[in-house]
Amino acid sequence: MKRVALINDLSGFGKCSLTAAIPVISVMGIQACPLPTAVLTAQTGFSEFYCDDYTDKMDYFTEQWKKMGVSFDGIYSGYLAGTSQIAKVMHFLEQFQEEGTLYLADPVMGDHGKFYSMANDEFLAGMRELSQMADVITPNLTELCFLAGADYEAVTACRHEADYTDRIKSLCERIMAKAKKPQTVVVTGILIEKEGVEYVGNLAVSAGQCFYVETRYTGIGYSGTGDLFTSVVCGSLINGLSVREAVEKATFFLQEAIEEAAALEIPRNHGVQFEKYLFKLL
Ligand code: PXL
Repeated sequence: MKRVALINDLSGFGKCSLTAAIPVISVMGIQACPLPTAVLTAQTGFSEFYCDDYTDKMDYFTEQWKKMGVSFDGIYSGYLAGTSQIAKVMHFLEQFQEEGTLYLADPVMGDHGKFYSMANDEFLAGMRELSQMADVITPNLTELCFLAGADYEAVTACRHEADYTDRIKSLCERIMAKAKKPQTVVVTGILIEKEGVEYVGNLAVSAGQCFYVETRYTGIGYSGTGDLFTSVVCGSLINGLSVREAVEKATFFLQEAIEEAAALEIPRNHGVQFEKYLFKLL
């Protein structure tokens, strides 16, 4: 059985990070091996939460798994609770990233042009280093701008221009040029309005290939949708699908779960109704 190491947090509420990744990776027939970065009562978008930071425990996983002699077909890193966790992930990569291991880095750092509370310029510098090691990265538009050193407000001010996705593509290429290996950048959550209708799109860029997939936007950005998206892309690539197939599968899987959450008026911090649609990934 294929096996993926999931370096991410465990949040009691929010349907994000490990509570999104484990079911998705499992239903796709792949063994999910969690390496928790933190355990939280709820994701950090809630007004109150308690966070147990796992920085000091991460190396135990690396060392014990190394002693066990296990290996991974994929490594997927997501939410890191602070800058010192970057070195822990680097150490994990030194031990487990081999020829043929897919490393997918989701550079979780912020949204709507702003850093999340755990991120700052030092954290960003570390995320740039981690991203350079990855085969695939899945930043949202905010994270793409941070990684590329671009101004989010200036970039999104052009969202009505015909060449908006070309501008985003050139930011991807700027990042890809610094990567240690051929890299695919999948930018998630690109909002575009056309004739009064809002769409949310994902742009995938790799050497010699670029495509854009979009769906109608419900008007609410839900917790965990980026993590669900990245998990489906990760599982699909490990199972041998192309980047295009992986991105399409992730986009359409999420669309139904998001639409149902919106129809039921689920509060955005609680995440989407993905559980009912997991069978579509079988
Ligand atoms: O979905 C990204 C994410 C993951 N984990 C935690 C978060 C967030 C986004 O806010 O707070 C704990």
